[in-house]
Amino acid sequence: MLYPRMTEKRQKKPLDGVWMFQLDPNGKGAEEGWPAQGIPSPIHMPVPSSFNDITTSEEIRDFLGDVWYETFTYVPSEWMTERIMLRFGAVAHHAKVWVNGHLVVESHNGFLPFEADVTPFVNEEKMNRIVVKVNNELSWDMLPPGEVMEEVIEDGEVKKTLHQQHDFFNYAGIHRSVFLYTTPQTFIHSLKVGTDFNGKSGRVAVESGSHPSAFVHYSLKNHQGEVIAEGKGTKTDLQVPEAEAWSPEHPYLYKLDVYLKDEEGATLDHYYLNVGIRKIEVKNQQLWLNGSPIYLKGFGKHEDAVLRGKGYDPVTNLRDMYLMKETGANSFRTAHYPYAEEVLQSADELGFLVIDETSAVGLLSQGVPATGNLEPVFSNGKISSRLKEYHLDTLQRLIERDRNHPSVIMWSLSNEASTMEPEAEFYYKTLVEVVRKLDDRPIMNVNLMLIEPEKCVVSKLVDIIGLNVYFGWYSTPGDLKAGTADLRNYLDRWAKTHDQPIVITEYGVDTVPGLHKVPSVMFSEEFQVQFLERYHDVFDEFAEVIGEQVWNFADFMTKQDTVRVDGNKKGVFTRDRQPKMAQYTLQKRWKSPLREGK
Ligand code: GCB
Repeated sequence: MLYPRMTEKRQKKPLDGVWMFQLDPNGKGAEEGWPAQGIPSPIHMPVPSSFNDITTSEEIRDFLGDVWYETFTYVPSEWMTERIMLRFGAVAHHAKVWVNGHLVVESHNGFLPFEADVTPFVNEEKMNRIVVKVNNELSWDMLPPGEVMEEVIEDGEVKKTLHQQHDFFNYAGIHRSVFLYTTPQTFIHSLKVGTDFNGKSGRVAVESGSHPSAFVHYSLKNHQGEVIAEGKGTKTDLQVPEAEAWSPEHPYLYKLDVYLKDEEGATLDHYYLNVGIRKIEVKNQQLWLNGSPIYLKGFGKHEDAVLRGKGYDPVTNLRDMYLMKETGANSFRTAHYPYAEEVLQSADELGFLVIDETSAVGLLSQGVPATGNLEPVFSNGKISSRLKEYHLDTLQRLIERDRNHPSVIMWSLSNEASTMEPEAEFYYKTLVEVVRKLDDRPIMNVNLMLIEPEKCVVSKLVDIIGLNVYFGWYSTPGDLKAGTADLRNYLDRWAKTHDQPIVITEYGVDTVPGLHKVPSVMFSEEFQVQFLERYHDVFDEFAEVIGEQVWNFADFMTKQDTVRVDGNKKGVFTRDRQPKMAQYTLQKRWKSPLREGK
């Protein structure tokens, strides 16, 4: 699904701002006519944002069930000859949308965009009513999986409790921008761009989907606006003899204009994409960018911020990007779900290598902290064929959405699944086959530290192994000597049993900003620094380790729990994006040349 853009032939109008909002604890809104008549007793609610932290109400913060949003808009009369689309960047987790009382689209994926052709339903003269019902309940038929338990309490009231598998607050609402946009009646449906770079020249392979009777023209332009390559047809290769390769240090983007023409050569539709020419490969147990090995330095992140929760906002996004650059990071992982498209656009423009992850987090028997025994989930039917279908659908839609971003260098199938069960092998085999058919980027799967390398049935299927390691924190708490010995031993076992390179996708400790202790203790800033330093020494002993991403970039909100103090405090930055001492430790390491090839 193409990101909405204003072009020579397309218009767009953001519907972001203040919408009306109401809880519907009894789920009666549809019956009572809210889709057509509007919501009866609304309060104000910003869009995009999570609804949880905006008001002072505990009921709203912890609400489970249906909530309703409503807004009004005019549609300009000059749009009436066009195809009019209503598009949501993401709504968590389930949504039903009505325009002037007509149901136009339903979505059951909280982290991917969806849209509807609303041309037949909009009015030219009157205001148009848009109503959205959002539900934030999790189940084992979706990602991330979870369960809502219902219990009747004293006064007959039903109390709902969420059992979630993942370590982040179940924020909900209209989380990303909402757009009305137009396309011409004959339009460019899809675009797929793949690039290659051989040290000097580059190749841009383009494929487009549109009406068969139309003709497609491509024109690739440099920063000066000069056309450097042109092509025609549904599928073509554009050659760039002297290409500027895209990399984190030099995120050079060409502009690809795509024109759809009729037989007389008149332009029917126009769209454009930013294209970074780069080549990414895994060979000789290394990750290669543009013909040289590259070591990933960076963070596992979250979409999480004070007040707005998981709502996208450009302020937090750019602040994060600048902080990561300043720390010397060249990469991040979209833990634990697909991020807003605008985040990937910034990564293309500012230069970050992105591990793009699905929302498959917690396909195992327990939540946090992830220690103890793993009970089966694949072999006992807890992970059903419906969940697998959902996972496959997410993966396909993620690839279709993100494949044209030069910043996206690999796909992460899941975070911390129960991958020692024999039944997991077939499940993941299907996922891998689907990805290989759609795209040639490397595939990663991220492992919990309880996964034993000798018993993991999934790692052999992927190109890069992701490891989340917390020895000295969740195991031997506070004992870094034992922790680093366990880490060394664990990495050694992975290196001996698998041929693929390893990225340390998580390592870190909860740290209360301003808590100082000598000698260090858990939760102090000194302990975070020492933990990172000791871990780095061990990583440097292993040629197989081709990247390190600290958990987490910033402190983030979780559910209330005995192991969390107002959220997870493993951030190198606070939740309001100021540094802890560890930022300096990372900056020193990441901004200086590491050992050869790193
Ligand atoms: C993990 C999870 C991550 C948690 C983290 C922690 O392994 O992947 O979602 O937040 O540990 O801090 O416990």
